[in-house]
Amino acid sequence: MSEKLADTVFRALETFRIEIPSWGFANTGTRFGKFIQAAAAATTEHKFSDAAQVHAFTGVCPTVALHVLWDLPNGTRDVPAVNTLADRYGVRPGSINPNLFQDQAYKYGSFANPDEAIRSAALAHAKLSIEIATELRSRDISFWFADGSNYPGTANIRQRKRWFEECLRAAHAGLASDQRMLIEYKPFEPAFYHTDIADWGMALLLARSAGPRAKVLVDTGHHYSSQNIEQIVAWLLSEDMLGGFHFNDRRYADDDLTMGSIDPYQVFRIFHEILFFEWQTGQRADIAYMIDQSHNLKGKIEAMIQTVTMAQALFSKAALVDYERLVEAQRTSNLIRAESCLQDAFATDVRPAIREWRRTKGLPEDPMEAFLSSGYLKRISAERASLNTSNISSYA
Ligand code: RM4
Ligand code: MN
Ligand code: MN
Repeated sequence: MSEKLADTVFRALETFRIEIPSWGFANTGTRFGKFIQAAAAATTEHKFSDAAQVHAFTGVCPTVALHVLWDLPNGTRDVPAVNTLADRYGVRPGSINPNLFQDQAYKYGSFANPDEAIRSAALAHAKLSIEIATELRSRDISFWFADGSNYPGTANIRQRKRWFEECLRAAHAGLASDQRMLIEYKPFEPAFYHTDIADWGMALLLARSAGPRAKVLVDTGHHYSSQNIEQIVAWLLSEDMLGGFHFNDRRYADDDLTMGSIDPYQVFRIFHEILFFEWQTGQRADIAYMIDQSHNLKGKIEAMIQTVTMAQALFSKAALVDYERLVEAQRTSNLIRAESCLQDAFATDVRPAIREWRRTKGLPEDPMEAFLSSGYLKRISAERASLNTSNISSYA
């Protein structure tokens, strides 16, 4: 391993942190049902405990994203308990995710519901989520809306856009000066005719109209097949509007599979656009790297460790692109040389350098092996088995 390679990888890993979602540890499923895992998290405490395991073995996941309805069902009254869990397990609450889709009231939408009373209730929940974030000292509030319709003619698309503008602006007004509002888009599901915030352009316009601290959140699973996600990333970066990611992989739709399990080159290309931007501008891209996955067949903690190690590997590979050479090849339209800059970096085996970096941090060289032989899974499977047979009703 060359010293230069090790150096570049070390530098890349030094600042790379990735947030894992509390809901990734719970029993989740598909719309056809759930398969129960004895080791799944059945309580918020379990989720913190499991997230802490991922952090202990990888060293790069100090925060855990929380979903208000699933982790703080009593709103701000649950904040002290969550803070206690954070102290006990040594992982901090990360982004706060309002839940504007599960309640029966949201059948016809939340911020775009034709019923004024429901729009107000949704706005109140958004403001509550901001309050929770403030009390937990979380910076980002990540909004995903299921709003949409299933049949042509059933929704006034322009009117709904105005309601979104109004509510987002009102929610933005409640942000503290160091907080951000991240707006996620998704073209389909649960609505199948139109989704109110269907793509990055709509999210961008809404974020701009909401206020200066609103940015776009890119969930990699929320695109049409074959859409060029790295181009979206490059555009958002150049507009200073990229706030964060929800990483996951997919083969067909919003499959929420483990990051990089289907198409690692795509994740590499996304990281490349970010690192290339940083190299060219000398600016640090202010991006929250978050995971949004649902492991309905794989073991949950194992899937999360796999995700984190994959993310580190792809981020390291992207850092190895020779930018001087790339810029020159692009300038002279030397296609073969330009493309090979990416291909060479992607083909480099970064595993020895990453193992070495972990050693220098006192972390296990192979986090997965270390976790699997730690005995934690056996212990929680025994402790949680009975809880998990009864706890199957909600999504997470
Ligand atoms: C959505 C979206 C949101 C996530 C929910 C559970 O498809 O990705 O970010 O919170 O799923
Ligand atoms: Mn998401
Ligand atoms: Mn999703």
